[in-house]
Amino acid sequence: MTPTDDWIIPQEWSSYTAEQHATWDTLFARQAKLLPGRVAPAFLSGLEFLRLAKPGIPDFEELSERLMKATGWQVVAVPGLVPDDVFFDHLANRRFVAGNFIRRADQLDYLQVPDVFHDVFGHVPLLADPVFADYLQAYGIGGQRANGLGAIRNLARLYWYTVEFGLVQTTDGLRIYGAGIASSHSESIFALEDPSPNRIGFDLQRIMRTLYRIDDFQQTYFVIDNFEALLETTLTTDFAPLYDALASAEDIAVDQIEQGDRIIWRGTQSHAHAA
Ligand code: HBI
Ligand code: FE
Repeated sequence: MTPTDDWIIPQEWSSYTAEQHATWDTLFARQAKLLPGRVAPAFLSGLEFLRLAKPGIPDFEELSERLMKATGWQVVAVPGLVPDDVFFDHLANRRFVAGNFIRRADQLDYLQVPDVFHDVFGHVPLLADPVFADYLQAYGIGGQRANGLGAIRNLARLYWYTVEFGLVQTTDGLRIYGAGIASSHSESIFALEDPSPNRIGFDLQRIMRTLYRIDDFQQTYFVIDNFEALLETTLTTDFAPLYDALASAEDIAVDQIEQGDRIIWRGTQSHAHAA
């Protein structure tokens, strides 16, 4: 891959306006208040280690320097969504791509493209955790393979239901670790407290068959036991035969309960599979 097709752009940290830094601070304060007791302890440790409470939009160079010391990951700026192969190449090489722009101050809860708050506040804290850091790299390597096997559609669901919208079981109860939840004020409450969505134990094959929605809160969340188990499953599974099997399997609807599901909470909006 040549330097011109990696989609990396300068963050141009000095170009942010005072208003843009203030938007970060507002979003940060709101989540920092809400997340203790709701988010995985490793997420809070990451925030602290990376000094993300420092006011203003983080400077990716400074952030990468600290992150590099913890796990060898870097944060690089991109203009928005990048093509799948580019995305996977970065992850496989322990580079996390983050949008360098921030949402408008009058649209704090409206997001069409992942911005710097979602990408950095939501994703980067867990990259300071050695096990989660290895999982995201393994996902990137797996993505490169899935690309060649025509199975990105299936693998993308794993990213969705873990990295973006995952919950984890702890001795103190369910906790958030997915960035899509942790960076959203309303979904941080909904995902843990609302009776309507299902919470189902992690199952790789089940997840890779499950549709997802990008326009509303999730109707099913998958719950991992811990990051070690997630990484272990990912590293020890031979995905190629799974993709073959999945090619002829039916998709599972977002609100569907399947036979064999390890149900932690049956959502009030759930539907049993019509067998
Ligand atoms: N690009 N910047 C950016 N961020 C993402 O999360 C992202 C992407 N490109 C592709 C992608 N995600 C997903 O479609 C892959 O997980 C399949
Ligand atoms: Fe994301």
